[in-house]
Amino acid sequence: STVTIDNGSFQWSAPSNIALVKYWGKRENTNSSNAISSEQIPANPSVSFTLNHCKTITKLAFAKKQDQSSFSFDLLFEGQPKEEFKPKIQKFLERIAVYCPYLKEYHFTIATENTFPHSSGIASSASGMAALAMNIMSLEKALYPEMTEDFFYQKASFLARLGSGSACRSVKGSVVVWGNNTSINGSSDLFGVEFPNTIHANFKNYQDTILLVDKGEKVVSSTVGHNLMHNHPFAEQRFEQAHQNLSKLKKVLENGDLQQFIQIVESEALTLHAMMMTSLPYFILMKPNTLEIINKIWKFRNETQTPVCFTLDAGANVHVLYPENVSETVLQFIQAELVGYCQNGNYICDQIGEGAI
Ligand code: 2P0
Repeated sequence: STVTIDNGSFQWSAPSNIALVKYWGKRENTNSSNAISSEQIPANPSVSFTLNHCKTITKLAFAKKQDQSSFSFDLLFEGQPKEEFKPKIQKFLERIAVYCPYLKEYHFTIATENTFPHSSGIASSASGMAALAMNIMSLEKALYPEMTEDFFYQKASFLARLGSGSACRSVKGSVVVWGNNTSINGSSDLFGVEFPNTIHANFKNYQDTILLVDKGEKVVSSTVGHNLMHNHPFAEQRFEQAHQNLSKLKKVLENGDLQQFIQIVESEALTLHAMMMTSLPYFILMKPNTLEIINKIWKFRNETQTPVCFTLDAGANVHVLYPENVSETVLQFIQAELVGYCQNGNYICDQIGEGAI
């Protein structure tokens, strides 16, 4: 049974996430007769920690309209109309229209804000698209109340993926896998799934301190970077390596081996940037201070045997990852030795979290 709803609103907040095994490269969109379902399919599987504090909060107000021939929406960012963001939302709505045919029946007001500073170099596409997808699913659930909770979350992740690939990993927590991999039960290219096995206590409340090295606009967007993996000389080996690293990391998440964790995670971060440096055109997103920080982390780890490591996103910022029980010494080290490499001394203390609410 369906119900008719004229107007109302929903609100969701969705967190950012940080990949441990990186998504970098999409499958070629080959199936022209079925172009939509073959969009945004990753070339390799990825796994991420869902964050807790870095979030997008989005309110979706909706009102039934007369003309149902096109999408209609207003966008407010931090309370102000934001025209620059509208094309990305328009494209998202067009992509998901076939899965959400009710969308053209409504005018939407999308009001969104982030808990982290804008242009901090923290990607807001993952949290933003996940928060919007959750709101759309709340509308769908209002129209189709018999929908199950599993369907709700799975379709939310599916829709989020069509907005931004990494967004499908921001719906759930605390460790999410996206992409088919034989070692992960239930894994799919179409949506993120919660890590299906029991996670070792060493990873409980795992910390991510994000060092804001550079807040500038990136020289190459992630979408362009993904596409440079087509015809990349190392593409096939890289995709195979991601499968192997995910299988290894699966065991590590179960057995709590932090030395192995560090090796896989740091190798993945450097390989991501190595792919950028070896594509055509080639590019570099790290900054001198990114390397300074990496070297300081290695020195500190060697000298103190503290299980702290770094990972990188598609940018210059450094994510410092460590277990909760060494927080005090790591934060002292960050304040004493790393803050000087951050723009205006800025960093954000986050930890793994439970997904959208
Ligand atoms: C990741 N990144 O796994 C990788 C590692 C950045 C570095 O996914 O084109 O914004 O919207 O699917 O998801 C960033 O790319 O790209 C990303 P689209 P997305 O988190």
